Amino acid sequence: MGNLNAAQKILLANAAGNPSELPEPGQSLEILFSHTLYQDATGTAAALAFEKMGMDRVKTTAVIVVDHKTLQVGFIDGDDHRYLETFSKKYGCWFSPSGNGICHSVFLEDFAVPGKSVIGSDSHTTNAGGMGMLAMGAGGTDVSFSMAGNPYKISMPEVVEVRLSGALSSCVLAKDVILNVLKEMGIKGNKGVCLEYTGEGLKGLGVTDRATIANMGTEAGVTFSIFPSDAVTKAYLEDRKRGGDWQALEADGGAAYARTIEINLSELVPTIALYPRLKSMEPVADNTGLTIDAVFIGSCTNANYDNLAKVGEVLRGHRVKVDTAIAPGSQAMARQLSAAGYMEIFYAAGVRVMENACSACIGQGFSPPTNGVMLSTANRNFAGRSGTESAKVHLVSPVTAAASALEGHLVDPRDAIGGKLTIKEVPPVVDMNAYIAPLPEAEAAKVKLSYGPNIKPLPDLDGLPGKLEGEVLLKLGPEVTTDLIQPAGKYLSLRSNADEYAKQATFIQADDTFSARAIALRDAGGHGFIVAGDGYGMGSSREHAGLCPRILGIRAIVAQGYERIHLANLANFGILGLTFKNPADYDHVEQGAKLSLDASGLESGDLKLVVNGGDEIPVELAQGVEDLPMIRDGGALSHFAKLQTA
Ligand code: MIC
Ligand code: SF4
Repeated sequence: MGNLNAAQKILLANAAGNPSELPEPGQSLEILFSHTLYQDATGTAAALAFEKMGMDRVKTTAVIVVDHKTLQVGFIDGDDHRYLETFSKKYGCWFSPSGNGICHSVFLEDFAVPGKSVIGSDSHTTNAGGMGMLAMGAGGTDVSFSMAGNPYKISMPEVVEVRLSGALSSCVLAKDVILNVLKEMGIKGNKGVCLEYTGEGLKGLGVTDRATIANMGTEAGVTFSIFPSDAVTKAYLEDRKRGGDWQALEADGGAAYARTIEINLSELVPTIALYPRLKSMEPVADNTGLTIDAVFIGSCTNANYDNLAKVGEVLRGHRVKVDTAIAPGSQAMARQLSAAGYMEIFYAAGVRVMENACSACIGQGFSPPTNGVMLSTANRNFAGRSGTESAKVHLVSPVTAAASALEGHLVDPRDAIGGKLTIKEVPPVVDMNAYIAPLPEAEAAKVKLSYGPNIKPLPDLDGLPGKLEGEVLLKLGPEVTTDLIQPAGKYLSLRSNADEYAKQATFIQADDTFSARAIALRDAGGHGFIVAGDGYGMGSSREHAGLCPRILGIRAIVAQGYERIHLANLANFGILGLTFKNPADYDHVEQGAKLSLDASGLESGDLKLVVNGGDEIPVELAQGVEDLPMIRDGGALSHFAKLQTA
């Protein structure tokens, strides 16, 4: 195959059936993942799906992490954790209990292996690309199929090189790098792309810096990001007593790329992603003085030791002027910060040290006040995600956040700090006792699953009717996020009870009459449609954004374009994803319009949406024709059950 880049090498090494060649970009490729990852918010539904697959034990190195739903107000979250713990023991997984850390942080620290592959039920599973691992997010059902040893189909990506030169200055962090990559790439139109980082600039980026960058490739909508596995990777693994896991991964000399983006790290400046979304990335220097009410420093993106130690150096001997919270990425990291004296600095600075969990990143506590402005180091700032709909959350690096917390308004850390930030180096804490290791088979077989009263089995979904007839229940604009479809925050507890989650939360921010109207149409025998602009389903991997609308009777989405993970989730729950052949036809279908579609000839490609019994609008199937048997059967699990009994 000639000279290969690192992405091609790792895809080839993890492709099912050991092919000698890769397909052309856009063609399908099956990956057999070595590792799988569940977190607690998507994990219960994924685990319920796995149960339906009738396996005795997982076929991957499977890690389950409790990190999202750690507020535990009432019994529901605790019950979910207990279910996941018993599930983990029964099926042979590693279990990381509440407080041990964020899934991507602990996975990087203790499980990620260069050259291997991981699929996780969280969109930021891409984080492990920083370790030279093939790492992707997917819906929970797809992760469960992989965990049961089945290959996962992707579209062979086009590999874009991001060539780094120069070196970051002390107050410019990996977060600033990825914000600038996002500025270059945009947050849409990158489906079917993977980013490969190369160049001299890599030398100065540690594994956790690389993970920050790979983590937020998700915000660009790329399939995954890959860094080489080099001397830096080796040293990281050796420090974590996992030197034996290291293997090299690098592009062959002269390897080709679809295109190259050049970034000179020396030229980057502290950057801010202004609310909302990640659309306006501007130099912090152009926005200084912006008043802030709160600062959150945490999330899987950059709550790592090096970044938080820098925060400690900024805060040393000072006191914050606004409500400030820090959530370390893992307990191991919190202990390392403590050993270096940084925890004491945080407390002395008046910071609220939060649990080692997702925390305010997903509105699990620390919501800003009404109309509040928050600086956050998280990777997303969708409307309402913080738990306060009227709040504005701007995304910055931990050093910018800390320097601004001291002033009570946005400052450029280069002006505020001046000199170089030198952090205290102490050895990392490695403590595998923090996990419950997989039980031996005989012991695992005796474990009984524990279901709390809020844990409801996944619904049985009926097949796709030959003719869809119903109405447009909601018409939305472009870039509909999964947070808009199926919000998290205070509704997160309902993840194990899809019926209730659908009734209470689906599209609540867009239209609080939606679920009642959808249920009325469904119960009258009609089929619900949603019409939207481009980028439908961007953001999270949460499959409830497919499952809950389906429960409410939605049978088809007609959008100008979709995000990868969400489109697969729609198929997994038997929802048709359609696109307008002529994107301008979006203007010709209004909310409330009566629609019908002959769904019997979907393979033909000649699809017509009949609007109000008159106009015919040509539409196309956004999913693959090979997904149709599954969609026709009502989704992945119904299809699987049918195949088992055939
Ligand atoms: C997120 O950051 O949006 C989440 C919450 O981690 C989601 C997963 C979820 O909805 O549970 C994600 O990124 O996939
Ligand atoms: Fe958790 Fe936030 Fe990371 Fe999602 S992005 S996994 S909510 S820390």
